[in-house]
Amino acid sequence: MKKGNYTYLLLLAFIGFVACGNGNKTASLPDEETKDVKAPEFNADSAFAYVKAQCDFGPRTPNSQAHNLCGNWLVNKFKEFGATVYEQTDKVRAWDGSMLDMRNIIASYNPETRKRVIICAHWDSRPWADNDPDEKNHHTPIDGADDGASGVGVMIEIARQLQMKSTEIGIDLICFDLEDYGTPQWYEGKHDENSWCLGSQYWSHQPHVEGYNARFGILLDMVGNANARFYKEYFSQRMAGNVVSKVWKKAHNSGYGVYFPKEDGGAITDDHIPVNQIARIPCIDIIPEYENCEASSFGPIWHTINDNISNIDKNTLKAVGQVLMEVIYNEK
Ligand code: AHN
Ligand code: ZN
Repeated sequence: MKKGNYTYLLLLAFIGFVACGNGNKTASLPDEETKDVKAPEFNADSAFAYVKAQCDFGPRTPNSQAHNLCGNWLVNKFKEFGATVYEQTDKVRAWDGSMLDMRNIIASYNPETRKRVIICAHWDSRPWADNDPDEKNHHTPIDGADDGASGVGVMIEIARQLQMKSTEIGIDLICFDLEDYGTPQWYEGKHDENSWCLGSQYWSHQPHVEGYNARFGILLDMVGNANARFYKEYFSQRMAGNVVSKVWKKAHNSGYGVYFPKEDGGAITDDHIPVNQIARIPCIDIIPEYENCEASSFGPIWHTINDNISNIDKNTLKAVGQVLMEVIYNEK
């Protein structure tokens, strides 16, 4: 082949390479082939210890000593890990007319930047095991190892990681209070959806800093049971579809796809609803659903006295924690 033709071929090959480089941008590639950085390793043993520490206070039911002491512990833990901690306290009226001492706890990293992402979970535990198979337990408070403590445990481990290595953006870890004081099944009067999520409703009307905004939020609810499967929750897809895509894609690209089926889930009333509808911040819910469970679509231990530390699985904490790490360390 003459020299001129050879140059022409090289030029063609170069154009082809550039074209492919552009065309592949939206394709789903394993992380080694994208520009994404690998996040630090989320430590599930440490997250588990933080879940257990919360449970060791006893049920964190509103107006109880355990609730108060655990709240103090959370504030100190986040301060120990270098966060700027905000507290939001007030008295809030519940479905039964009782006045509850609310305490939302917010741990902020890089508080000066406007580029922010929220990770949130509720930290109170339910005063009634109203879904327990044994009726005599229906007025017994639950430990809420999964329902409450699991999400907060993951958030505390992320706080520890953030102290060691900062993200480019700002992170707000929000512990919502009074999520689980919703009207119990045994109450024969009116059931109001607004009886749930009192702390997140309050925060959404009145965020901890004036003019607060964030790119998006990720709510963690019951992220600690073995074999949990996180389907794409209905309101999350409708109100924050691009965040669902981002998180599920990361899960599949980082080896945790089995926990995050790319399938539609049900519609769930949870703390992400007020964040979306009142604060107007797109927020998704990572929450497990069980297809063939008669006791509840949230699984057999939901709102029973068995929601304790013995049913927490480090593998699930790791899957959720690592996926969150991959997401936040790649936000620019
Ligand atoms: C309802 O049961 C209406 N929503 C589920 C929210 C929840 C309760 N998450 C944990 N506990
Ligand atoms: Zn609950």
